[in-house]
Amino acid sequence: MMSLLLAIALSCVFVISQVAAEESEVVSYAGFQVWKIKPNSEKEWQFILDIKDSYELELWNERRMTRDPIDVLIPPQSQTKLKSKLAERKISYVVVISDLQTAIDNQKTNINKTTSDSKAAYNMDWISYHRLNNIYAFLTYLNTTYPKLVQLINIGSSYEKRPLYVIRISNSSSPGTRPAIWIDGGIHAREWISPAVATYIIQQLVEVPANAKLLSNVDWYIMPVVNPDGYEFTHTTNRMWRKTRSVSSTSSCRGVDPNRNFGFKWGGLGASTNPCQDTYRGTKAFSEPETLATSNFIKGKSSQIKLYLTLHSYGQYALIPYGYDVVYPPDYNDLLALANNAASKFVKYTYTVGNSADLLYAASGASDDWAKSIGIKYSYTFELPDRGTNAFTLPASEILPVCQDFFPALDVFATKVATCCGAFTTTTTKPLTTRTTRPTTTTKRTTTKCPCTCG
Ligand code: 0X9
Ligand code: ZN
Repeated sequence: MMSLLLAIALSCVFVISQVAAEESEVVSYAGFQVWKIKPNSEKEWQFILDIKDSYELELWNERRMTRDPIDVLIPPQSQTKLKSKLAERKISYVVVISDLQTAIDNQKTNINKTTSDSKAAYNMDWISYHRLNNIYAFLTYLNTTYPKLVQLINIGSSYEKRPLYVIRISNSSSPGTRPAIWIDGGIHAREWISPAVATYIIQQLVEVPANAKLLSNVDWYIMPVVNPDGYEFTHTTNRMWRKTRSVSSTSSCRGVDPNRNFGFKWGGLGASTNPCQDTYRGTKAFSEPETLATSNFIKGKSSQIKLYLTLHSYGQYALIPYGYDVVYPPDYNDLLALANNAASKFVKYTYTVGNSADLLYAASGASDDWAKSIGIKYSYTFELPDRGTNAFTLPASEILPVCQDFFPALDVFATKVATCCGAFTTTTTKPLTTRTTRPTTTTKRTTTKCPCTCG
């Protein structure tokens, strides 16, 4: 009896110390490696899934297609065992990141920081990753400096009471009445390239006169950091944190995956009920203040917002709904054509375009599916670079190239929204009846000429 009590007491101490470690100490990834593993069959794929928990593996950039390689984060203590297990089964792999902590440390290095920066009007650039206070100071600066063009909107607070900011860019005399494009970033905390690209887009639209044509018939709503608590946590404590930072009433594990917390098909495939998992769905749809405030704001503007774009990383994909399962909306071909057109603008990085659940995996409760479900015709998730060479630790020297490569695609989106407002389709397909039927242009029901009356 005594030994049982002692065991319980010891395990409690262990759990408490784990929590304390998570909450107060900086998490080190020294010795952690990322391997690109290439299972050759369904069986080999299953083997990886089977050993996942006992080897404490974290699967990144999972793919539905079992023949595609998968990126796996491996703690130091599992590496030797895993190496021999893979060798036994003749499963090939390459080590893509030999020490994750070194990659994390390198990411913090600024390139080409010159002294002339001190003369800059704001402390933002795209040659380094920035803390939230810098990003918010930049938004405030733009609002004060260009009050006619830029409006800073506080749409609520995060779990830890940080403001949630949306910036509206409009040169209309009555802003808020024209067709609009929504762009968000930073839903997932560790995907640092996403807020970087979102802030670059803001800077280009506001401060570069040559981009004024993008504002001529379209308003822009841009929210660079949807999950500010998580983002700050990746800077201070755990670089690989993905979720929000809310406290659970049933577990010592914190955080909800914001991209499993939106209120369309909430709790379906690819969403965990376990608060300790990275894909935890939360206690109910929109349980998180961040997803609730964001969705309420978008809903309030849903008759203007014609295109929803959410920036994630990594993998170089333009993902088209639905993603909760392999389901194609009736107007899938319209979304595909526009995404292909946008992707044709990319020069340095090529993106794979296609249905989300088909290309990657089924994941329910994501923001793109929800946006589509409330009637925003064009809804996309872009998984920004790279394809796994640097994964979430994309070096700062890559920020500007990624931003510059991405920006021209916005012209395609703005032109579509300005001319057709997304309200009309040139090809309408039969409504989807079976789950996996891909609509084709040969099943046209009606052809509606776009009257382009919204400009
Ligand atoms: O799994 C996700 O939430 C997204 N990928 S990420 O690696 N950035 O986490 C993809 C979401 C795609 N959309 C849907 N499944 N609806
Ligand atoms: Zn993401």
